Amino acid sequence: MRFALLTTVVAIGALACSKGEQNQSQTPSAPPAAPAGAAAPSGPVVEVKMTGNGSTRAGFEPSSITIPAGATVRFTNVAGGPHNITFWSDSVPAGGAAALTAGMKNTVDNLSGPFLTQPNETYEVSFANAPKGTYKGYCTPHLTLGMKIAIKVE
Ligand SMILES: [Cu+2]
Repeated sequence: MRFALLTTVVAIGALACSKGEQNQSQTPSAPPAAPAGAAAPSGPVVEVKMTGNGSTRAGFEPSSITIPAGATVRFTNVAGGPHNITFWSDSVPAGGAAALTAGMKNTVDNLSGPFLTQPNETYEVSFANAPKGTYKGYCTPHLTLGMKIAIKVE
């Protein structure tokens, strides 16, 4: 009786052990999670400068760009700020607004990025999952000065 019980325990132990080894070999260890807020752009990065004197002239340089699908556009406040990037929601291709909403952090309004006040401050817009087409945007404080940009995703 005692011997039988011991045998059973050993058998269960061996079963559990081999099952554990199977699990280990079949389940690859999960990659470490990326730290929140530190996610680097996954695609190519295209630079755009925000320039001007803030009173009589202001603009994006370049004011017309073509980017590959999935790219990130990095806006840099070079001079004449505060600047921001706002997209005309009716200018973007179908499905583009949702993609931009996902790709724009800290928005101050619909499809409207935060105001860059510090020299060389940057703001990135991810075009991940953005449909091909032309996205037209402007700088809210300087729209009257013609600070506009056209971003073509192809
Ligand atoms: Cu501006």
